[in-house]
Amino acid sequence: MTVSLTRDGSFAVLTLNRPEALNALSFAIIRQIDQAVREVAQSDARGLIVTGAGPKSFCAGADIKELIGRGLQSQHEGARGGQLVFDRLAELRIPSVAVIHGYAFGGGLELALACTFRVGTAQAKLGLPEVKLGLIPGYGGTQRLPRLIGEGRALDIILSGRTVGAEEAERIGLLNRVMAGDDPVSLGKSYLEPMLQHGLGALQFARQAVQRGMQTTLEQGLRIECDLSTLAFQTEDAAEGMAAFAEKRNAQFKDR
Ligand code: CO8
Repeated sequence: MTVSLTRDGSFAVLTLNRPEALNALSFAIIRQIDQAVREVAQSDARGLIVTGAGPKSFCAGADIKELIGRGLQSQHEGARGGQLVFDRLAELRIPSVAVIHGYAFGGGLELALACTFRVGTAQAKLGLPEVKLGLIPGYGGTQRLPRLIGEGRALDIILSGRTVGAEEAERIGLLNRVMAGDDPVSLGKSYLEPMLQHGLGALQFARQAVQRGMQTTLEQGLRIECDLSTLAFQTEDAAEGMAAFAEKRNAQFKDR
């Protein structure tokens, strides 16, 4: 398998393992990512780390050689199929982090954009270079990038096709954090671990409130927040969290 799914304690680790092609996304790899994400959804993992094998690249994008000469119908199905796989990743109940060392281009950056968070090493290089191929992004980049960093910055990156370095990526919010180290799993764990001290329910409700709210008006978003905060209030973890505060002890959350 070119995509491996392993466990490291409470973390699932999805690794693209095709370093000889800089982990480029063949259609077979997209199908394997789909299978891995479905397995993660059924598992008791509390966080997902997404990374690429080898020192040079997270993922250099869709497999360009495989795209050459494709007909209208198969291209449309391929793009829609990839979008749905990345949607499934984005909608996982647990938080996910893409750990980017080296290249994250095209479909590789789109994979990272479907994760809840992105962290990178100082060597991270990110971009949507499709225009240089006479193409445009097709696995969610034109939609997720402006929602993350704003229309002006997204258009600058998509229309120029330029490479964004780690420092700029962090400054504009494309990377949540630039981190020192070279073991992607350790980096992903140290980023997610402080969040996972909280119950998964609160994390999920908070994420939904932000992400659903971003797709609607402020008025509708406030209603979504009202509903989800009321739901969060009903959980055992909420009772435990407030009791622990009153009793001056650490809360013991159970994801219920
Ligand atoms: N696809 C296929 N093979 C690739 C890709 C790729 N995206 N990227 C690198 N490779 C291969 C190279 O062909 C090379 O293989 P070989 O040794 O057999 O010639 C090997 O990986 C190493 O690559 P380089 O020698 O080029 O390594 P460099 O360090 O010199 O350069 C770069 C690294 C800058 C990353 C360069 O490889 C590059 O520009 N790659 C292409 C990046 C790119 O344009 N990505 C966007 C692709 S399009 C896309 O993602 C659209 C997504 C939506 C499509 C919807 C489809 C249905």
